[in-house]
Amino acid sequence: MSSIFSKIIAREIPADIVYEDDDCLAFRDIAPKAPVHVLVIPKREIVSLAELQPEDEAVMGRCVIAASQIAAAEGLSGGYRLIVNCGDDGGQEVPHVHFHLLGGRKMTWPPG
Ligand code: D5M
Repeated sequence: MSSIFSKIIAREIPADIVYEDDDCLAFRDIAPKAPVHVLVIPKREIVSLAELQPEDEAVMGRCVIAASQIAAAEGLSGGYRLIVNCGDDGGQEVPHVHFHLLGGRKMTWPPG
């Protein structure tokens, strides 16, 4: 299923891209919930965590490592949060799996 994130990957709509490699893309969230709010996505169209297949292992790992590198580049030395919303109950709105990298403020727990 294509989503708005596929259009960002294809450069059909603009985004503030902060990182790209062969497998992953990262760009700033359009409605940031923290001073740093970056979305890290696989370029492969994967709807959600619930649809992951064994062959997605490497690309998902690559996205997590990319998030760690972006966090360092963004100066988040005090820590940060990396989360994935999955499905309706998880609060997922865009049907293309994405990691939210949130930082630059103290996070609270549990999330709402
Ligand atoms: O999070 C989906 C996230 O995607 C939400 O934080 C807004 C963000 N979003 C939606 N459209 C765009 C564009 N065009 N650029 C950047 N960020 C965008 P979810 O976990 O699915 O609720």
